[in-house]
Amino acid sequence: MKKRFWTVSMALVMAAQLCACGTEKGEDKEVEEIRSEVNAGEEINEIDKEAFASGIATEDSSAEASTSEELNDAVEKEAEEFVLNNEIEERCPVTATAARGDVKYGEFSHATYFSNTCGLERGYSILLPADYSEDKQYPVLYLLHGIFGDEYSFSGDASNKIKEIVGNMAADGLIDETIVVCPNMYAASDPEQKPAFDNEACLPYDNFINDLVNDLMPHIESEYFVLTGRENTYLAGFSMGGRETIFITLKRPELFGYVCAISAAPGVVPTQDKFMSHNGQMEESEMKFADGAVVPNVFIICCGTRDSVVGTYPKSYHEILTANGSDHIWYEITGADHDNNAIKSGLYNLFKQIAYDKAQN
Ligand code: FER
Repeated sequence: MKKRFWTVSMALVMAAQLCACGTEKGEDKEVEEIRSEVNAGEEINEIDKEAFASGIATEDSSAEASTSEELNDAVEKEAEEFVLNNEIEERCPVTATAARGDVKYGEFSHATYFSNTCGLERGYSILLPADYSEDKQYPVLYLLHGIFGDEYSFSGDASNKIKEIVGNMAADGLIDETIVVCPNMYAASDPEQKPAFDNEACLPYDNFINDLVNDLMPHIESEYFVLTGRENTYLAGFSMGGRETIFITLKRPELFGYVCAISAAPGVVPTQDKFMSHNGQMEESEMKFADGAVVPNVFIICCGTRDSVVGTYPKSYHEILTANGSDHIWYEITGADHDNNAIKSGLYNLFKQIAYDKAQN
C-alpha cells in the first residue's frame, strides 16, 4: 500500500528533491508552484502522512535474497564474519533484520497513561520481549515517530524490523532484552489541535519533552519491570522525532545514556526550508550541551545521502554541534532516502554501540 506513495505524491517528492537542503535562492517559478502546493495542508494526504511519520516505504532488504535458502546463507555468512567492535555499519545487516525460526520475538501492544502536561489520557505502543517476566528488569528505548505520526506509526509498519533487530540482537547475547516504547509525540492539550507545517502547529512536538520526562517515563517505570537510570534508558527518533531527540538530549543529557537521531527534521535552529520558515528551538550558539553536563555515552546523528525530505539538515546539526564542541557520532547511509533503510541503520548502530559498551564492562 505504501508504494502508492510514490505515484500519489510526485509533486511533494519533486519539490523535496529540488530543495531539501535548505533555502535555494533563484529557484524557478515551477519549483515555487510545487512548493506552494506542498505547503497547502490539504495537498498532504493520508498516504503522504504515513511516509512522513514512519519513513518512505522501501523494499525489504532482507528480501534481496530471493529464496529463504539464500537468506539463510546470507545470515549464516554474516554471522560468521561478525566481530563486535564500535565501528558504525552503514547498512543494517540481514542477521539483525531476518525473522529467524530459533528466535521468539516480542509483540507490540497499546496502553495509556495520564499526562499532567496535556491534561489528557494519552496512548503509547510498547514492545515487550517475548518472555517478559517480573523476574527480570529491562532497559527501555523511547522511540519517537515523524511528523503526522502517532503511537502506531512504528508498531504498524513491519518493514522497519524493530521487533527483529531487538529480538535478534538480544537472542545473540549482544544486548539485554529491551523494551521499546513508542509514544504519541504530539503533546497538545487540545485534542482538536493538529500538526502542520507551521510554527504554532509544531509547538506540541516541542512540548513532548515535558510529557516524556514528567509523565510517560514515570508511568513506564512504575508499570513495567524496567531498569532505570541513564545507562539503561535510550532515546531515538526519526525525522520530527529525530529533531525532538536532539532537543531533548541537549536539554536533559543526564537522562539518556544512548541516543540516536535519525534523519532529523529542520527547526532545532532557525531556518527556512521548502515546507516552512522555522523559528527554531534555540539559536545556533545555544545548540550544545551545557558546560559540565553529564552527556550520553553515545549520541548518534545519521541520515541517508539521498534524503528527499530533510536533505542536509542532519549534516548541518553535526556541523553546528562540532563547532560548539558537543560530542556525537555522525554518519551517512549511502543511497538511503527518508526511509526504513535509514531507520534500520540508526537503530542497529545504536544497539551495536550499546552492545559494545556492555561487552567492555
Ligand atoms: C520540515 C521538514 C520535515 C518540518 C518537518 C519535517 C516541521 C518532518 C518530516 C518527518 O517527520 O518525516 O520543515 O517542519
